[in-house]
Amino acid sequence: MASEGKVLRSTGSWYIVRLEDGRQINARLKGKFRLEDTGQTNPIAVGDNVTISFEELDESGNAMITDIKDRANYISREAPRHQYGRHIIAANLDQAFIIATVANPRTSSGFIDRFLLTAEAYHIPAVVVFNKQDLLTKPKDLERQKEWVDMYRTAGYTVLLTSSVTGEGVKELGEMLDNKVSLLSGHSGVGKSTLINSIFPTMHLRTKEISQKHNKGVHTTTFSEMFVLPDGGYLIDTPGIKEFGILDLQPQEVGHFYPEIRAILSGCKYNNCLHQEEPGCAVKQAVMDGKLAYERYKNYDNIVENTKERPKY
Ligand SMILES: Nc1nc2c(ncn2[C@@H]2O[C@H](COP(=O)(O)OP(=O)(O)O)[C@@H](O)[C@H]2O)c(=O)[nH]1
Ligand SMILES: [Mg+2]
Ligand SMILES: [Zn+2]
Repeated sequence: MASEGKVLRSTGSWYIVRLEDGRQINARLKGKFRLEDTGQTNPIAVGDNVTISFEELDESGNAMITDIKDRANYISREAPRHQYGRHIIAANLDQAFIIATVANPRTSSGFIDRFLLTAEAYHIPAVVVFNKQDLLTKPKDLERQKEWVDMYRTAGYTVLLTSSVTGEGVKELGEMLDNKVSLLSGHSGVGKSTLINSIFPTMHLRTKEISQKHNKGVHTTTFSEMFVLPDGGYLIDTPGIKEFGILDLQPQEVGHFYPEIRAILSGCKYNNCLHQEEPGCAVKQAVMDGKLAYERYKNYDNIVENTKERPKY
């Protein structure tokens, strides 16, 4: 008998797979999948949809993964020194949330823009969440947030305002997670775990306060892990944003992953325009006309400069 399932966790040598009936089993990969054939360091990633056979068991009685479905999308990290190609972090994502805070701590728009660019490059719809609304009392912070909210909505992104303390936006975020495979990312301390616990009181994810008290120095795993949501759907709480941020882009490609730049770049005089010093640039004109946020453009310019500095392999 064969079953279909989804990979929730990978230890490197075996996998936890959730079957369609909700049961979770341990499975190994049948020998025929060799890494050289896939160009990846890991043949199976969290989020992969797989076929499981219970007829072929290994010595310990684990089921076998006999087939991997084509991926709709995936996010990857470059493997060290490119020896074995790419390391797939997670596959088949419906959406990615960047959790940011304007205060305590302040997330930079450069960081948010890099995340959005990366999501765009991987074809994953992204949502911006500004958390800890209860702490926004200073007029300066409120003003800052208003600018950012306008900026990201104008760029075409959904923006949510949340607080685990007041409950603002929590139900809304919960509804967006329903029956979807979602990636949640953001700097440590912005309140990701607390937010998930407020949406799903049965989940009990470790938050900073608890982990500092009881688990000082505990090694945090670098493997991605997918949680099954109580009301249906899956959530990947990434161990670090770094893993989602590294992307081998050419300078020319950057503008194509900025939705509001992509929409106007055909108006540039030169079709290889980087929208920096070139004459007849529709993108720079849009900034001057106030149609493209200067802050988004500035971050774009930074990212392009970084891609120029990257060593090419
Ligand atoms: N004031 C306030 N504090 C929050 C909020 N959400 C989380 N925190 C606090 O921020 C710290 C980090 O939260 P945590 O969920 O561990 O962040 P993570 O690292 O992103 O998972 C903890 O001390 C939380 O109590 C919020 O909405 N408002
Ligand atoms: Mg956390
Ligand atoms: Zn241009």
